Amino acid sequence: MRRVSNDAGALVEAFHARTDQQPAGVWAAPGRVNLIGEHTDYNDGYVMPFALAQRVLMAAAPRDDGTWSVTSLNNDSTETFRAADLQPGMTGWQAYVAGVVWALEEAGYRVGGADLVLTSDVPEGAGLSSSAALECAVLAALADLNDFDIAGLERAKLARRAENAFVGAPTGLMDQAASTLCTTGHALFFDCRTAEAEQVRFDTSSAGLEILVLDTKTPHALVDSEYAARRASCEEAARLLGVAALRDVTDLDSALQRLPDPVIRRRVRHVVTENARVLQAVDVLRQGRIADLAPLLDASHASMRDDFEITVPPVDLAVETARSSGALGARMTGGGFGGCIIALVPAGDVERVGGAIARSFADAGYGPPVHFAALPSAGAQRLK
Ligand code: GAF
Repeated sequence: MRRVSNDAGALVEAFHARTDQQPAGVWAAPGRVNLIGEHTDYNDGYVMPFALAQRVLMAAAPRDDGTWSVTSLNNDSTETFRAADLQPGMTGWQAYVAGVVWALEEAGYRVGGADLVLTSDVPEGAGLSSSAALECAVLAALADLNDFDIAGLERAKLARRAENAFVGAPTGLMDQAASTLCTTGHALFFDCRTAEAEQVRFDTSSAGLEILVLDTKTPHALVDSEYAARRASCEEAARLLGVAALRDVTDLDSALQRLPDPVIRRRVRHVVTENARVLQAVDVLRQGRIADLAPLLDASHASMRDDFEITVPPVDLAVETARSSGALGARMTGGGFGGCIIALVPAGDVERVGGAIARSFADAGYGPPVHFAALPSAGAQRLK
C-alpha cells in the first residue's frame, strides 16, 4: 500500500487531476482506539473509544449518470459500480464504499452517482478501524452531496449495516459510533443497548500522561473466524441464561454456576467484568483521575488473555514490556488476535517505552512494531 499525504489540499489536487473538475467538498472520518470495553458492544454493553488523528479523507462531487466511481490513492486503483452491482458479499476495499450506498438505498435514500477520491493514513489490519473510517467518510460525503438529513447515530448505524449485511462482518456498533460521534479531547462513553453517548473529558496532558499506541504488526490470521466464534459463544451463553444479552447478567457468580461449559464460563466472565470496568473507567475520567485508569487497563488485558482468549504472544509481550519499562497500565485494544496495544505512560516516555518494546520484539524474533502517541481527535466532519 502506498503512503500518501493526509492533507486535504493535496487530495483536492489529486481529485482534479483524475476527474478534471473540482470536488464539491472534502470530508474526513477517523480511525479509533478503544480505551476500554472490548467485545462488549455486541453484548449490548458499554464501550469507551476515542478517535485518532489518523483518518480517511474523501473528496467528492456528484455525477448524473447513476454511477459511483471511487479511487483510492493508497491502492492507486479506481473501482466503478452502478445500482445493479450493489450485491451483498462483494469483496475488496470497494465493498465498504458500495456497502454504504447499498445501506442508504435499503433505508430508502435515493443516492445520486458520485466521483469519490480518498486517501487514508489509518493503519490497515491493525485493529484501528480503518474500514469503519472508510464507511463513515463515504456516508458523510454522500449525505451532504445528496442533502440527506441524517443524525450522527443514524449514520453510525447505517455504516454498521454496510459492514454487517453487505461486507459480511458480524461486528458491533462501536467502531462506526466512534468514527462518527467522537469529539476532540474526549473519550466516548457509549451504551450499545440504549445508544446513549457521553463525551467524557480525556485530557492526558493535564495529568502528565500520554497514550502510546503500538501496532504489533502481527497478521491477524484468525480474526474473522475467531471473532464470529466469540460472538456465537456469547449469544449461546445469553440463551442458556435466559437473558436478552450478557449485559443483563447482574449476578456473575450465580450465572457461572448455571453454565456447565468452562469455555463459555470464561467468555461470560470476561464480558461481565469488562462492562463493570468500563463503568469504573467512566467514573475515573469524570473525576479527572486519569492515572487510576491503569489498573483497569491491566485487568482488562488479563481478562482478554485468560478468559476471552483473544490475545497472542506478541501482544502479551508488548503489554508486559510496556509495563516493565514504565507504563502505568497497558492492554490490547480492538478485536484481537494481533493488532495494537495501548499503554498509559508518563508524558515524554512514548519513545522510550516504544523503543523498549521494539527491542523486546527483536530479542523474541518478531518483526519491528510501529508506535505513536495518540491524542483524542474529532469524529467525522466536512473539512471544505
Ligand atoms: C471489532 C469490532 F468491529 C467491534 O464491533 C468490537 O466488537 C471490537 O472488535 C471488539 O471490542 O473492532
